[in-house]
Amino acid sequence: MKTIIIMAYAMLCIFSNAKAQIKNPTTDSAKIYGNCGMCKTKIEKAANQNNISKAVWNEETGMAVITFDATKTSKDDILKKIALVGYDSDSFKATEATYNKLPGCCQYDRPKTIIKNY
Ligand SMILES: [Cu+2]
Repeated sequence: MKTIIIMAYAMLCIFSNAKAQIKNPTTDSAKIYGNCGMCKTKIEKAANQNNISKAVWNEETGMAVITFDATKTSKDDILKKIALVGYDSDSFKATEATYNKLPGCCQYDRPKTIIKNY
């Protein structure tokens, strides 16, 4: 019985790894402004596209490690998606309205300079 459980668990691990597989992965990092664990969840959810892109954001440093399939998306595309849910990066700025809708705890200090505005 134990063996079956271990085998089932191993298969589940293999399956979930295969699901998260990004082809031709490119890895880059970006500064994304945010405060807390809730920000982390939202930032990572916005960046996540099955088999295409994902991000891991560090709450302490504000740095995100972005992994993506460069034939399907780009770092800018991902940062735009993150801006659409309310988070500024050094490349894109969230709109005032989207930022204002963030819960109080998530209203981070906005950066003064944004290199690329769109
Ligand atoms: Cu937050």
